[in-house]
Amino acid sequence: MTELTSPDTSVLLEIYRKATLIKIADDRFIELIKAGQIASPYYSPRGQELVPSAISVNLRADDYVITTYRGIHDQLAKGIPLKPFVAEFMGKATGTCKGKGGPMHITHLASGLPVTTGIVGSGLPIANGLAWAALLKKSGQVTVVNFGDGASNIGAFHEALNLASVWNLPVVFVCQNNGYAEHTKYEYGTGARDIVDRAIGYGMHGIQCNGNDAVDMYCAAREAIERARNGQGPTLLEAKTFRFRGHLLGDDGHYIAKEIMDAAVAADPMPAFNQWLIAEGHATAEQLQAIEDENRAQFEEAVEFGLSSPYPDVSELGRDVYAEETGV
Ligand SMILES: Cc1ncc(C[n+]2csc(CCOP(=O)(O)OP(=O)(O)O)c2C)c(N)n1
Ligand SMILES: [Mg+2]
Repeated sequence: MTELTSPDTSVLLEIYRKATLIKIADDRFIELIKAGQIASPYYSPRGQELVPSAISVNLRADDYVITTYRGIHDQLAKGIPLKPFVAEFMGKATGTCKGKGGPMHITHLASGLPVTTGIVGSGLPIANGLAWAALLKKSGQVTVVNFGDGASNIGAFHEALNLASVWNLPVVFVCQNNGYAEHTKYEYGTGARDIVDRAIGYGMHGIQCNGNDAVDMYCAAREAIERARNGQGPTLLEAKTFRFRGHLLGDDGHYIAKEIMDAAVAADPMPAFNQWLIAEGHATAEQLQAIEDENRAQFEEAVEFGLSSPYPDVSELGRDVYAEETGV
């Protein structure tokens, strides 16, 4: 918990807008995959919507966000344009990476999304590089790197936190702790009681928050991002959350105890946030419905765009690979 006060109504509704867009995208991608219109593995972020939504409202457009294969929530929250985003997910030539990244490697530098990686933990040292570059350029940019609880057991996590602390880098290390790494429960793979405790070992500021609570997530993110921006260095921010749809699409969740799943469903952050906004007088049910309807219409336009776009030509295979072809 942090001491900052709650965001105002406009910020809360922006968090809601982003979170509902993520939920709509997630539902729709699953429908399209099941209908055979997209051929792809899929790692759903359902349940983790509020984490990046409440982080991103604290970020500048030119700040960086790094994410993983389970990353569409982070990308949408940062503001990636919908049409080329969906096209990239579908592997189409009109995508942000000309269809060559695909669903697990969606990047869009113009939106501050330079790296999405499928290698667990590999984003953290890259975040340090981006943050170091920002210091050298005196650009004031902050880098947020997202990863899971499992990733906090990888060597790269520990090396990156140590170096970020030594160099006082403007990085926020966001551990989206959903309680599972693939099909392994937290307790079976992680020695620390809380991941945030690992910050102490590196002399780093640590914050733990409820990633399923928009206000708590917002306040924690704001504190960490302001510290990075003001030269106070990196933060390890542990956001406690839950993933409802398993490790990847097709996962039957047999390894999750029924009581755990039932409790998580009862505390689903999306309906809870909707009801809280209404109860606190931030919006009416009709206003929230209108936000959702608008998101759905915009996402559907992007789906149409993606479906009607061509796949990249085979001549693209060797392009954007070698320095001489990119002019670097
Ligand atoms: C270096 C490496 N080791 C193993 C894998 C296989 N793998 C993919 S996802 C995953 C679990 C990661 O769990 P966590 O960090 O908690 O992230 P989550 O999927 O829960 O978001 C593993 C082991 C990988 N992609 N990279
Ligand atoms: Mg996890």
